Amino acid sequence: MTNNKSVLAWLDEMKELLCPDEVIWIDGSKEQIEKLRAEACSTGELIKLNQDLLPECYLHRTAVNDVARVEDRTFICSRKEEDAGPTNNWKDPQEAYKMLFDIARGSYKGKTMYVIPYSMGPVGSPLAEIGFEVTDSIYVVLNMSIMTRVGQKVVETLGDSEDWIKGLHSRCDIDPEKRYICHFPEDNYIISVNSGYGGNVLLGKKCFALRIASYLGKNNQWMAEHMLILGIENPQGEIKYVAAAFPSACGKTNLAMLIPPEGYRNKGYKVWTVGDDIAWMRKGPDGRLYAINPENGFFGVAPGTNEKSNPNALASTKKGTIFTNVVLNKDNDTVWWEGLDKNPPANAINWKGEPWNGQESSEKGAHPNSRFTAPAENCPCISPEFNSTTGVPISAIIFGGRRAQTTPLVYQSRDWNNGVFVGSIMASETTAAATGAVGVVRRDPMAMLPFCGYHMADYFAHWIEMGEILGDKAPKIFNVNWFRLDEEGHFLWPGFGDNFRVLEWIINRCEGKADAQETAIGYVPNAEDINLEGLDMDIETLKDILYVDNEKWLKEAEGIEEFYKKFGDKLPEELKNQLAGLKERLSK
Ligand code: GTP
Ligand code: SPV
Ligand code: MN
Repeated sequence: MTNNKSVLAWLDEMKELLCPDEVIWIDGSKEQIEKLRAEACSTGELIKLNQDLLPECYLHRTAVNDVARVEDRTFICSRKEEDAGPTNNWKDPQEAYKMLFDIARGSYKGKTMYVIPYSMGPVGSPLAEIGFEVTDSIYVVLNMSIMTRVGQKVVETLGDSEDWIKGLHSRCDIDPEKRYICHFPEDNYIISVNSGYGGNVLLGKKCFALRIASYLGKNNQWMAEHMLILGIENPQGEIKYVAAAFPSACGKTNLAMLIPPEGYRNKGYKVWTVGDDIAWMRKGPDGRLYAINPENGFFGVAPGTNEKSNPNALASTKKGTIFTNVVLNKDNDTVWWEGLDKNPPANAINWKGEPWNGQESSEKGAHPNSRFTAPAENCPCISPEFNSTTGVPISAIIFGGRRAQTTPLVYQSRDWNNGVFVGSIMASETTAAATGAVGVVRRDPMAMLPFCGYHMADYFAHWIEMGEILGDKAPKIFNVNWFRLDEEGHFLWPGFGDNFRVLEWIINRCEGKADAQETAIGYVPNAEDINLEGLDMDIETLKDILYVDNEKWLKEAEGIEEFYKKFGDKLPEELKNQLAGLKERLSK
């Protein structure tokens, strides 16, 4: 399959370590995929769904102890502990290699080793990077074949180059006590053992495209971010692109695929999806910041996805999709999850594989972090620039999280460095996307807390450096919060498609077409400048969720100060000054 010496040498090592019975290269052909699907169905790893209603779609269930990313078992194995920083778990690389190789040794006995050559980004794009993942899981092969560009064309593009990322995945015994997701940024190496869940095992995604790539980006003046990318087309046909970072399960896929409210659609506004989870960005020839989506599919949260909230995501799942940990409707071999519709199937199997009656059961049928893996090409609003090798120019960067209180619907930072500060102080309620407590507010800078592959303070410094590199061509930076609650716990902002009303203000600000009020935290819209036409919402409620409460923000500033202490002397001076400036403006 290749003459690349570095690849062949590593594969020899892998064979010797893992002892597979057989080695199969993934060539990217339809025939091979079909064969693997059939094999997975024969062993029960996949369940074939109704091929008339859901052609080429399959269901998979993970082990019940293996349903989300495991942040407490995820490690950055840099040579110096200091380089992993206070927000990452660290292991000494030599000890980690030994431990992981001991766990994985012989684990492919009686099995096949699949070799997946994959490209993050369009094959051959100057912004793309190549990886090889070995795995013993057909589920991983099939998911990687949707989420990335795989096969022989990748091998040919790599040629003799040694510039590629190693990825070893072994399911071993799915033992949660021996589950480790380890990254060796100085060696371009990722090792994942004892898991079969998406974010832990699709090594191109969070492990490579964020943890390893963030480190590559720092050293080479580019950025790897947990961001969606979307294009907003106005009635004149001009398209402006924005990138937005929200923590896991906080609305990236939904915003990336949003359908503008009717009034806007009638005028000719459209939204185009470039990416829903990850953005790689660097300065382009004209000095602006350009972004590509390194992925080729969507690994989206199923619960809550429906015809009203996200019809484009739902449409994307109608063909060639793998569903993980959702409900199987036994009557017609289709799938269901909470929030799909109000008709849960009575004759069904829940995510654990048990009989389940959705009409009567008080238990959830789908896991809260159940997912679909859908090809990007299925998405009705996929951007014509999706496969662009140069990427799209970014006008605005948007940060956001789940905050019941304090953070207003939207505000603009004062400038780039103030925007870096805004990103660095992001906080959000935790979700089911990672194991652990749900609904606890935690600091999650730039939505990268679980994904930054090096010291977070150096990451902040890199952001500041990127501002210097981009100068006055840098995108404007904003913060949004769709999740403000009233006293009874209802959302105050309708969200979803109506978020377009906020995007409109953001684009207008970028073009100098909208006014704003200066507050202690940044620029907030005049309520009149957010279009409420067609919405059952009064302007007083809007004013409430735009209001910046200095008392609450003073408390927030204390929390930020506490959080910043973690970084000690490494925290960039600029961010210390930003915090001091905020405190001063708040107490005026
Ligand atoms: P990851 O794939 O984990 O990175 O998640 P994500 O950021 O892509 O989140 P996603 O768009 O899948 O949304 C997660 C949950 O948030 C779903 O249950 C959505 O229904 C809900 N959600 C998304 N957008 C909004 C919104 O504007 N308002 C409200 N109230 N909920 C939203
Ligand atoms: C996330 O948790 O942010 C995801 C899903 O996008 S996973 O691939 O599991 O990381
Ligand atoms: Mn994500």
